[in-house]
Amino acid sequence: MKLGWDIFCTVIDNYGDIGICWRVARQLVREHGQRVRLWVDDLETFQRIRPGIDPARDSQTLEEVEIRRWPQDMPQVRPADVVVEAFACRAPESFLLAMAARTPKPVWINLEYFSAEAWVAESHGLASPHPRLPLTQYFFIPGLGPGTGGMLGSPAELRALAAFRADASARQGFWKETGVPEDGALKIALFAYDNPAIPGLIEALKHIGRPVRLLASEGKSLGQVAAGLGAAGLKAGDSSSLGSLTVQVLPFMPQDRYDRLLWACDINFVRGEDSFIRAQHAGQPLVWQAYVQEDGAQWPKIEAFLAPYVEGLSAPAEAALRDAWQVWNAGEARPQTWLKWLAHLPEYQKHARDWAGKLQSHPNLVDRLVGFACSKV
Ligand code: TRH
Repeated sequence: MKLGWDIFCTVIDNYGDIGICWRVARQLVREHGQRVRLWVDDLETFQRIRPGIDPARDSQTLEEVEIRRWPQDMPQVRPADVVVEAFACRAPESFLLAMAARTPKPVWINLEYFSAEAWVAESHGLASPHPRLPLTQYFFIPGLGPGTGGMLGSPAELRALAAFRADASARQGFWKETGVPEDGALKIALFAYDNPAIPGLIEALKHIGRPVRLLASEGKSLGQVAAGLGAAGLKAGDSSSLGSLTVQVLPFMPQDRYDRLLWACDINFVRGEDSFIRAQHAGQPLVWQAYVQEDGAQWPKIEAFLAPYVEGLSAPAEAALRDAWQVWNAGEARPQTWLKWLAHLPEYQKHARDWAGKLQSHPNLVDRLVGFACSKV
């Protein structure tokens, strides 16, 4: 069924919200033939992950997605068949009134953050009537397992990943474009928040007895990377070596290229939600820095993910992995933890491939979203 979609996205303080909305929008168009209008309140941030965006324009179409600036004064438009408010953002009152006046009423969805916690299966799909207007919103919650909203990933992404893996010249081309020499060093992608655990990781990486290239993404973590190197500061393009460790700072890159970075590196340090899910599909050992929430709500999320993730690891590898994720998320500088973790790298490599394989049998978020919307129109 070909439906029209209005997706509302506010950019809070990072890239994950728009990063996810952009993937969902493209996938709806490309893989399901849907019509999508994406409302975004911060086109400058959007432009960083998708450089073709012109922040000066109120309306533009890219990759067949209609992109609209979400202004303070919302223009009068007819709501589409499906209205998605992403990550607890709220469509303007005037738009809700137009939704209430529309026949038939749009399917109204609150797209939530991913979590592997058990409550997701209980709350996914629940209806929440509007207190005044004749509208009902449905919670759509991504998660692991059959009763959830599934995980963001697409068959096209997996095909592109498989093709990239199989094509040495594509990988060489990628490293060349990114300005990273192919010198046989262990390549580690680092995308993190400001994290006091980083100097401990850098200390450990100096002592693992093989060349290492730490590819740090420009942004919040650079202060701690500089501290670990004993440098005054770092900026995109800088490179610094300490013995067999080289730290290279990568400029923020378009999202499609960042995906390739995760596919091409041997180890991925990721954060938030979108890079975390991409790193799981990439099938390489990963370490996740969860977005810090009030009252430490990120800790049960980490535990809920680790419970299925560590299944099948040997006891020492599981203990080292749990310790590493704990230290990373608590922000503790502990080089010994990383040396123990790195000692299990071959086991983690196989395990990460197996996990990526298992994910293919999990429900896919956009398939689920389309199925859900079609069942409610
Ligand atoms: O930027 P994030 O920290 O986003 C977070 C999370 O979504 C979190 O759940 C949310 O509450 C908070 O924002 C407000 O990390 P995340 O989710 O990994 O999103 C980063 C996006 O940026 C992702 O789509 C990948 C993209 N990206 C690039 O396009 N280029 C880059 O160079 C890098 C490093 C990332």
